[in-house]
Amino acid sequence: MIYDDGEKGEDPLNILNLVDDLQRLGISYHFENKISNVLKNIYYKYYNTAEKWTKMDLNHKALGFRLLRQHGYHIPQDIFEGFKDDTDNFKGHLQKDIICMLNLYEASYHSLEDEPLLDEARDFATKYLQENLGNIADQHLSSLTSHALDIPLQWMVPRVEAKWFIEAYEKRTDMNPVVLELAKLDFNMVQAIHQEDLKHTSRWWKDTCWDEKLSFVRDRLVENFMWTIGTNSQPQFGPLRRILARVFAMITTLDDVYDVYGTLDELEKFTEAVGRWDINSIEELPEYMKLCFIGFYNSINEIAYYTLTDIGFFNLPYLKKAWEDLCKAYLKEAQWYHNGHMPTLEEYMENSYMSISLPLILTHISFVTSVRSPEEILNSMERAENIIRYASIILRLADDLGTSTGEMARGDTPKSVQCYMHESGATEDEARMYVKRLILSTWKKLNKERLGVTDSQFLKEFSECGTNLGRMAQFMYHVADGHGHNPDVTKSHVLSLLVNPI
Ligand code: F3P
Ligand code: MN
Ligand code: MN
Ligand code: MN
Ligand code: MN
Repeated sequence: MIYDDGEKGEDPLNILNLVDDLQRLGISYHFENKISNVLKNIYYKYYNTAEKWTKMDLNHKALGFRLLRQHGYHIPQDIFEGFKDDTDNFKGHLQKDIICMLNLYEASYHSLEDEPLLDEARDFATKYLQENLGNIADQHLSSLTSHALDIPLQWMVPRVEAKWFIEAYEKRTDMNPVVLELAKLDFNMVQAIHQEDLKHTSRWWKDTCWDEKLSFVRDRLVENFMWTIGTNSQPQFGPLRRILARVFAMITTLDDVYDVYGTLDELEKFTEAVGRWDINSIEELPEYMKLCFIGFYNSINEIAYYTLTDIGFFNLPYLKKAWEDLCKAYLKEAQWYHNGHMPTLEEYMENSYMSISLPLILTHISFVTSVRSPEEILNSMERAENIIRYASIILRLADDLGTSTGEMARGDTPKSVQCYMHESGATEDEARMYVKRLILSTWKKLNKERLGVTDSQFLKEFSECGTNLGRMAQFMYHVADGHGHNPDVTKSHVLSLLVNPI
């Protein structure tokens, strides 16, 4: 690494900025140990007591706070005590003031529950940046600011950020050409690996024949694959992406069977067949469901076989149970729809954090992280419960914001927006604001859980994947329903991430 570890007198702000750049460029995974050592030194030297941090300016505090919280160091919100005094003489057109506000804004998204100072900081910095966006003369800083206001870094999909940031970093006057070259090479090399993963998945998808024989399902192989890049883009996680791409495609297919095509009677039989996991039980199913069941059954058995040969553990009972839970949640929604039942928001959330499929996806993920010990994986499950729940809630609520208007028009069970409108008498705009606030408060809970798992490699990887799925939903549904019904919105991201090298 170009800089020292913070012990020999290098300005800690330079080191923190470099760590931030490496992370945003998507190449920090090459320097994991080095980064963890420098952050540890910086934490103990500058951030572990109030006496130390009071000497710093606001920018320094905010940048360190964000990076250190991200890496599991709990710095209290008190570090921002009196932050407004530091901004008294701020001028909206000065580069250093905007940078400070950007760092304060990004830091505030690492807040936990009951941290009002950080809520205040978020409101204050957001307003300041919005008001001064038009005064920023520097092109790079201006696009950095609108990019941040669009989606804060903590909510951003790392691979999407890497592509955006490499292009932005290139235009920066103080950029490091060696770092830039590494980032570009790495991006292109990893993209070539993703293309191989996609080819592999595409062969499987064609073999199912679902795109031809099940004409009612969304044929969204590339969109499904995009979710896997969002979940984990690192080159060594090819098996994870290849398995997940199938899982996402099967989720989307089964979801259409339950939401769009199946009669209630057929759906009940299908759910029972999944519970029995018996190929002979498909006799009573209609033809289209036989196709669906066998394709699905074979693929899951194959995934279980992969895990058996890979880590010597037979995980089929776990996979089967997770798929059965998903189908039961789908069935409940179908029953609500067919019976005209309007659930309360609470009743809806209790089922729908499951029906958004993240608990199932994470069950699959748990057997394809870098951790090879089945005992360690199984023992970690209990500690992972809250992470699964909170990430699922974020995914569900973001999906509802992006898809529920279309779903209501096509005919589907009421989603969070509609349940809240019904029980509170709110307008749709008010209900959407409410759901956005719920997303923010769920992020605070997730942030806390993430701080508590940094001692376990398995839980770190697992929670990063879960969090990335929440981020991915916020990204995919940011402008419109980019997964299912607005291919144009997603096309530019597909070209950018999967097709065009830098
Ligand atoms: C289940 C679906 C999705 C959910 C999100 C997609 C993933 C994680 C692959 C695509 F297929 O969307 P949809 O809006 O219809 O889900 P819902 O649960 O609202 O029917
Ligand atoms: Mn659906
Ligand atoms: Mn559904
Ligand atoms: Mn439905
Ligand atoms: Mn939806």
